[in-house]
Amino acid sequence: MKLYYKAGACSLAPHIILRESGRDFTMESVDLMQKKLENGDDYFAIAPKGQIPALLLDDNTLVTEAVVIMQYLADAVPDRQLLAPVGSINRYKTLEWLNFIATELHKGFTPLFRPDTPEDFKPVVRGLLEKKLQYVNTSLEGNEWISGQRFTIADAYLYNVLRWAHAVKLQMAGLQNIEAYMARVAARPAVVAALAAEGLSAA
Ligand SMILES: N[C@@H](CCC(=O)N[C@@H](CS)C(=O)NCC(=O)O)C(=O)O
Repeated sequence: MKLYYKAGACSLAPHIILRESGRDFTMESVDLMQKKLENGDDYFAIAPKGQIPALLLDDNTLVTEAVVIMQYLADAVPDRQLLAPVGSINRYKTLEWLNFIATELHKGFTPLFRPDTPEDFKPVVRGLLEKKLQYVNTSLEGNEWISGQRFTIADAYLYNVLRWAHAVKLQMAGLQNIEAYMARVAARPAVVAALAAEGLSAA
């Protein structure tokens, strides 16, 4: 398997899950501005959406969309318990968080990363995200992980976007549950290894 990624971007979550799954994989970074691979090849020829993450399977099937790549990986190694089995309510609680992280958090950050976002719109975007982080902080009260008793694929994704909250310096004073949670996730060997492989420090 090969993961197409960009350091620190939303490919970090499936990257962490690849390492949590214990399976062999390779990685190739993508220049998202130029849509080129390291050797200059056209990334659109591999992934027509031009986005990362994308996971190329050994049979040449391309799997895209972070939450789908992570479900695919987790379901392939059920013994690792990265996602509860079909039919278990725990699975749907994890999927609920994945959807929230993808649609309310991940895509909520996008305007802050785009060079063409009007400056006067950015405070609105930041305010919306800060409200959602309050909800995340409350949800973590008394909980080690975001969806139940175990680390799941939702934790990899939540950690990924919480790093961006630090990077763009959202107002996070008093969100102690988030800070403790991030330290907990960052201490996992798979996360340490993923950050090192992407040249990132723990945030
Ligand atoms: N719906 C996709 C979105 C992935 C996405 O937004 N990727 C960003 C990096 S975090 C990207 O590739 N941006 C470049 C672009 O959209 O052209 C998913 O959830 O995997």
